[in-house]
Amino acid sequence: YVTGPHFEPTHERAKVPAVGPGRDVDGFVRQFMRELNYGQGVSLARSTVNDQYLALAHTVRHYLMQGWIQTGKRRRDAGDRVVGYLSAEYLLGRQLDNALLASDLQEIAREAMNACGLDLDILRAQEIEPGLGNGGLGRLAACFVDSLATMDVSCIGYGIRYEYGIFKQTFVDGRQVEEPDSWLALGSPWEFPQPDRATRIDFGGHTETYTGEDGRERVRWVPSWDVQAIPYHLLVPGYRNGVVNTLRLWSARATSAFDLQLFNQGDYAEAVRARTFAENITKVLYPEDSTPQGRELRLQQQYFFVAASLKDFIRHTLPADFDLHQLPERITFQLNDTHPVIAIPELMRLLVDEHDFEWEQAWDVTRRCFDYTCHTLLPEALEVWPVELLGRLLPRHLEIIYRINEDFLAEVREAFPGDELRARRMSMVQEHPVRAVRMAYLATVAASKVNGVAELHSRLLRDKVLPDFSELWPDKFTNVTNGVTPRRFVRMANPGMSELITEAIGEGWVTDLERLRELEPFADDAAFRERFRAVKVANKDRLRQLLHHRDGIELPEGHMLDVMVKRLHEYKRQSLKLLHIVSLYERLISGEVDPATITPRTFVFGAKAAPGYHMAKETIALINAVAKTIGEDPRVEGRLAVAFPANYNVTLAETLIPAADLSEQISLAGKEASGTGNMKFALNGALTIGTDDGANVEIRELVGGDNFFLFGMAEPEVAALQAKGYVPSSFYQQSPQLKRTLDLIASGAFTGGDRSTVGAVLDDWLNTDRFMAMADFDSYLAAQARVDEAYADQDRWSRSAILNVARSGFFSSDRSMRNYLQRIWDLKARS
Ligand code: B1H
Repeated sequence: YVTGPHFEPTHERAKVPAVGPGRDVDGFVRQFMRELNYGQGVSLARSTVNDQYLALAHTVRHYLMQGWIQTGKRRRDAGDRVVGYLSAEYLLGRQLDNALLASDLQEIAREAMNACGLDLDILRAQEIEPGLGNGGLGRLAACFVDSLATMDVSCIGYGIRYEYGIFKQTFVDGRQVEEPDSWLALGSPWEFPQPDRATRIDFGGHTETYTGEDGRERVRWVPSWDVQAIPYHLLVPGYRNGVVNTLRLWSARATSAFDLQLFNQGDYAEAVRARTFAENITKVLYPEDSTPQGRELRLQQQYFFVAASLKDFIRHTLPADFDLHQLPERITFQLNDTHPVIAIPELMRLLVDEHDFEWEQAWDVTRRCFDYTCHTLLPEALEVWPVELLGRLLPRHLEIIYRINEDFLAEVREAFPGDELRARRMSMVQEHPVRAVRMAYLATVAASKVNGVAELHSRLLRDKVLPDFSELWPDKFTNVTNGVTPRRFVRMANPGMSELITEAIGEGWVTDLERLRELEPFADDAAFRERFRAVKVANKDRLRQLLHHRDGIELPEGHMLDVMVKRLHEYKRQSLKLLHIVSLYERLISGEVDPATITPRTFVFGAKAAPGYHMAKETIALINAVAKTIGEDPRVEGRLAVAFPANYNVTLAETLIPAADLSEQISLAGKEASGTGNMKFALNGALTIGTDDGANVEIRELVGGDNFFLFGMAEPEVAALQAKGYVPSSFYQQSPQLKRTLDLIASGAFTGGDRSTVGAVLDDWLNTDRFMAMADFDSYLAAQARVDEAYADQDRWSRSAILNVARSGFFSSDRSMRNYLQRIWDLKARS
């Protein structure tokens, strides 16, 4: 396609970019009416809420366009080095609010909608969030691109435009049922499709050798099928700085050649079927968090988006005559976990097969172009691709991986002569249970830098997951602790607290979050504490209204709000939380405790289970069963309640987190790589009850042990218990409270007297308990008792809550991005 300075306009108007609409209510209303009348094609009187929302979104988008055009031009002119963030997931959340905040149009938009007789809040609620991610990993990518735009760093976020994002969760009789997330159904006003910039992506076939013109032996890939990759771009506005970066998401479409061939053979129906086959590639997000399934379609997705991204960057973002030997000076690709790691052999293939590079030269360039972030410690989460599958789908890439591995193992043997066991351990190709490529090893070998996502995680990654590699290349490993964007998760989600903070310390904190430190003295100011509490109460009211309308849930008033929201996974231990709730209930109904004497608490859960994860789904059913029983039992006297709104997502998080008093971060130590919800809660003035895991460790260090409820085994104790042989039933024997709790569940008290449905869960707790909930139970209950005690002194609690906010500035994703710039992206430019 043709772009750039080929056009020489004569009309004066065409020489400058279009001017955005006027930045006042009148300008806004005018643009809005134009969008409604000419864009949606309706009069205001005849318009639906969806028409109005789309017109509003388009209006706001107009205000961003000048910034986007100028940012692009400035970056091209300067020949900036670009961060190419490669991520299979971006869990963006709603766009309208964020765009209004970034462009400082919130007040104007509100007034403009009022002037049209409309309510901005109703239109906002019409937006369906793009759920193009599973959980923390996808949300992290969204926070990172927000920070890079706010810091004016050149970044293109590459990813997949799934037609269906993370499924919509509903409950039927308390059990999870998944429904497709048709987020595009009512229109998608935030994206710009660019079908004319489509690029072809090949698959299958075989390779053959031939002799090039220079007499060299060469390889060529003869693919057997292909699809088109259509880019859609989305705007990533920086916070009030006029910068707008780009997300480039790829959508699959059948190539006409593919169809035509079949059509010529007269098989029209087959031609159409083929189209569906190709378009399946970006049909749906795999709803697996932490445990990738080795499905062929998933590998197709991965290759599809990285191949499109590399090609697009080289062909269309770089100048036409660019010498690819200099590629590392123009781009640095960040691999968000192993999902995009097939980009490594793809770049090798482009350089060697298509651009005539010598292997060594190509390898040198490739290594300098990639860095790798690992997000896990669970062995089952480390992606491997069977050789059989790779060879069938990407035969040339498999050859390249073999060659990279061969060269690498030669290096290992040279560094550790005679240590054949080590070489075998470090091979990128595992032999058992099937011959398969270990993507994390490939990434580690190729990347300039490898990082974990919290201090503890990075240490365990070095010492336990990749010890051989860190011994070989100690300097390759580094840490960047995760962060979250303060724009969305504080300024936007918690306007009440934001106003209070700004009043106290000015507004600089939104882009310089460490300045929250200046709040510390206010923790000792009784009037400030009072107002801080009032904000919390108001946030709880807001949540109460939302849950009433969204889920028909009636949250009690005046309760402590104890929240556990995250994907459902055994290692995160929602079941431990559940056991705590049941133990409280058991003590009430057994008469041991008088309801009038306990802290009134509402427990809120939000969690999706991967559709094929049986144990996770059983846990959801049990939580719902317990919620129902407790809710209906008059003996509780309304002192305890359990709420489990379905379909926890970014939008719900934005109302839920600011209302929370207590944040549950109770994974088994050594299992949660970082967590990012933990940071969002602390920044919104919730206190954490948590284990020494992931970024909890750093949160506790920063906010102080007095303002954090620590419990449970630390990672070395977990390892020791594992080594000695863990027998969960011994804890059942030893702990009377645990015994009473489990016995109550076993009695069928929550399942209408039916003991069989809880059998499987109980059996697992007593006989397997992979994540040692039984071992940490007593310690958890003791910590919860300390929570009650602390909460009883509201002044002390508020002080701690304010200190949590004041001392959590470190957890801004702006700081994470600065760390990447210094420790990862810059360093490499110099080497
Ligand atoms: C995290 C994943 C993940 N780690 C596989 N790994 C996936 C793995 O679709 N898949 O196959 C999807 C996601 N996600 C999370 O990343 C960690 O569990 C969190 O602890 C961490 O905070 C987050 C961001 O680093």
